[in-house]
Amino acid sequence: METLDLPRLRRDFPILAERVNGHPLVYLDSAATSQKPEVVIDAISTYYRSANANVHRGVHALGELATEVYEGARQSVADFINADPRGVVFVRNTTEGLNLVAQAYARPRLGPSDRIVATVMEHHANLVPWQQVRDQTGCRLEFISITDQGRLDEDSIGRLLQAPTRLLAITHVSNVLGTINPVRELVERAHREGIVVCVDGAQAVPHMTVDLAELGADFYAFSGHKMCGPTGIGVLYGRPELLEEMPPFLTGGSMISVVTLERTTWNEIPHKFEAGTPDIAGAAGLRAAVGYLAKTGLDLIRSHDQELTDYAAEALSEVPGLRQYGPPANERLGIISFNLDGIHPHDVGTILDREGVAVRAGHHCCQPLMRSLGVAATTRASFYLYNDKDEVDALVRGLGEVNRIFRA
Ligand code: C6P
Repeated sequence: METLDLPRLRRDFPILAERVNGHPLVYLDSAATSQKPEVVIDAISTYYRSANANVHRGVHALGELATEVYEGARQSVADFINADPRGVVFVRNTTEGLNLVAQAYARPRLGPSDRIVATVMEHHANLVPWQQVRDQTGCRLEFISITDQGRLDEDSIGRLLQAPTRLLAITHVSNVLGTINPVRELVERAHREGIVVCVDGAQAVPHMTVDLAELGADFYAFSGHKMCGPTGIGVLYGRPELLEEMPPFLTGGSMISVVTLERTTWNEIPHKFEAGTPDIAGAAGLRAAVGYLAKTGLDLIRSHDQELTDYAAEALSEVPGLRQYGPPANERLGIISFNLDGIHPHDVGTILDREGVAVRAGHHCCQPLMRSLGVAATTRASFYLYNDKDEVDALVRGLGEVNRIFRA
């Protein structure tokens, strides 16, 4: 079976050569943000060195070049997710994309007789915007619960995926449990009931092939910085027919067609949703990132991340007092959340950091999920294409050290 050439691939990421607290860096926090390969760093600096100008404005050569960079990035992202580029809106991040859907799609359409459904495992980014819409429109907001194994509860799906539900907001992959939700099947079920589906793809797009024509989601949001791209740029895909009907989210320059002192008409999609000067350098970086991921191979990346998750789940199960959350490892992608009996996750994270191992500790912006797990916080290790088994071993050694210190 073909596998990633890890020694070569790791050299693409300059930061992996850094030392932290006297140890080689072991970066197991890619679910928070991924590291960046040289090609992405170069694309950003090349843009500023040789193509910097504003887009969609200049009649001059550089303006045209910058526009090509920006619109070329849109086309590359559209190809990467198999979507119509008219549906690809550049936003700052997943959070902004989901807020756009909440305010420009849901808010003008929903009222007291309607319902939005989300799940207990949502990141705050796919929860708080819907609470806002509930408060603004009087609609109801209810949640699909999860089983003890961290899967969506079938009974509550059946109960909630019907009238008066108008919108389902769901994460593709949980940033805490790593659960991969059956989005394609849920979209089919929702559409049969006339329910629009908005997917949070922040933890899915970096790790697996996401084909929007196949998934059929109406809206799908993700962030560049979790998929080897820069911070400050993300994507909201919206079905063009829906985007056409929606009012703008932010208003001002670039998103207009004709402005008089009395009124304004909107630019065509996706520009109607991109007010002001966009993150052109970010788009150049994101284009390089999707190119890098596509060249490396999403299927290889997924099987690599899966293999590491399996290996880590097995190794962590040997650590005394350690409890993992979520479904069996083969149903999770790149993420393991755990607790060490009686030891606060922040203490775990701090001691691991002393050993050069970077993990995340806390509620991971999922406070309702933490409550449903009956914990205040967890420690989370997350893997990506550049991690190897030696790094998992370093994590396990670090946890041995945590146990030694706390249980001495
Ligand atoms: N999760 C984590 O450590 P932004 O911040 O907009 O790029 O992404 C928000 C977001 C939305 N949905 C999911 C499933 C996410 O995981 C995240 C970001 C990071 O888990 C930072 S809190």
